[in-house]
Amino acid sequence: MAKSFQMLIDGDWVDGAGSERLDSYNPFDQSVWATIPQATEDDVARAITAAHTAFRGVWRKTSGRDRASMMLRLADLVEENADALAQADSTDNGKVIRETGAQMRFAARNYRHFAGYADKLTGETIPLDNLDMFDFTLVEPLGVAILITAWNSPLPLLANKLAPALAAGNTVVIKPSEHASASTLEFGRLIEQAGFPPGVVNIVTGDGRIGPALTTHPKVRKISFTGGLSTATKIIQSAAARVIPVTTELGGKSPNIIFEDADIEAAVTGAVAGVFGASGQTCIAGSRLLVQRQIYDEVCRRIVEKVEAIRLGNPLDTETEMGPVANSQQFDKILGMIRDAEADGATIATGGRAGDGPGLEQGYFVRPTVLVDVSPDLAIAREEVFGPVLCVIPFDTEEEALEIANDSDYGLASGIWTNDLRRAHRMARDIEAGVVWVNTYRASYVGAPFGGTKLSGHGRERSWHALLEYTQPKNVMIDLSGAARDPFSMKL
Ligand code: TXE
Repeated sequence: MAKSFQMLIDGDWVDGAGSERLDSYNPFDQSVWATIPQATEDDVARAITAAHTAFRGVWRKTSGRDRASMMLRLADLVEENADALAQADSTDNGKVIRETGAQMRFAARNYRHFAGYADKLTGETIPLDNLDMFDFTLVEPLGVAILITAWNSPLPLLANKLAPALAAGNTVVIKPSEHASASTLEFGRLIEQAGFPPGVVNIVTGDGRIGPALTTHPKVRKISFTGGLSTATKIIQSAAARVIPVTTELGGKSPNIIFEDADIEAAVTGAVAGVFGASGQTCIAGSRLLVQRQIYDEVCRRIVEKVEAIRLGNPLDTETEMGPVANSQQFDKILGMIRDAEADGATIATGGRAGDGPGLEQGYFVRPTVLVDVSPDLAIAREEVFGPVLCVIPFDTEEEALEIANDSDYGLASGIWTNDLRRAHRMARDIEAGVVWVNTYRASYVGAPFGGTKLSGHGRERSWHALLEYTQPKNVMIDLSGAARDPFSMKL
């Protein structure tokens, strides 16, 4: 029997004004395990109005200390409920439970980290040339923020947005992906338990048809989006008409670069973690592995060995290392891109097909795939796959590695494996990416800024930089002199 979820609007759990519901599929067995409402325009308008009323009313009158207390309580609740939340995500999107479990601890850490800022958003006093004037700033929230998340990591992606938004005093309407909304709706119960007043956090569900109602509403003052480029472009266009700031966290084709002086075992393990962790369905996937020619054959051999030992299986089993990909669209897209790459001349060293074998029959499994001797010009080396597919590209010199790495429309993450300190610093400085890992990959901390450049997006999540996305300074200038001024000359 499929679980039936409701939306959270103005403190009430509701089915919404329409009768349409969407099925949520378990990608491990293709069963419909849950259903969610397809919100209507009226539902969206009600949620935004509730958020606006709360912003103007109760939330504005809530001190930073009280916001922090609720956020700390929320962090505790996320930890206490981590198993259930992780199960919901693993059932919805097929990510292995050892990953989703860690993701819940990351989300809790995020709320705790930003709770620390809620009562410390101080402005500044500004010494003016004119000593008879007093100038100071207030750090203010923006208002109603729309938070749109993707299916690959629903609650950590949400925490990246919701934690700074709430700490800064904004109210929100959340729209999770139609492919994986369950954990966000379960999280809504924790929002209530943590004591957030009705209307501060609202959750509406449904597919892209409700996008325009969310992004063009006149009471919306901020949009934060994680997802694909084509949706981002639509959102930015509709936000432009109302001059609404948009933070975008999009995809990537991140280079992971191994130099001949690197610790090869660590680098090979990092390369596997970089693109086969989470079945490659992460925006930071290190999907382009650049390897210096002297060690190219050895690295390819060791990677193939490790990849062939990866355990595919039920994502809820703690022994499983790779689950299915999240949905049928992803499954078709990934296998189609592998077929095209082969036709373009890439060599499949391992994988390259759907996962088969006992227990995998009903799931959207793709065998972890390594393509070798890939020319950097091929589509497979330039376009995001968002799946377990690694392209291995040889290079000769540091300059060539940098050129290949930067010859991309994307600029989210990057990895450099070397024991040469000077080279590490040179590469970190010159690489076009928002995140550089040296001798590690796919490591996260809530206090370190995260985001991309070029088509990977605009703005930063995590760290104090994220607070800048949800606040604006107001300048206050007071004339203490009491003197009348010359009305026709600028006052200095
Ligand atoms: O993303 P969408 P999809 C990439 C990845 C993937 C591709 C498509 O390459 O294959 O994007 O994935 C909501 N107005 N990433 O189709 O459609 C939608 O309901 C407002 C990278 O899942 O962008 C969902 O909540 N919202 C990425 C959210 O946008 C709209 C993670 C994202 O869905 C909308 C996921 C509209 N008009 C995919 N249309 C990353 N950065 O990690 C849809 N949505």
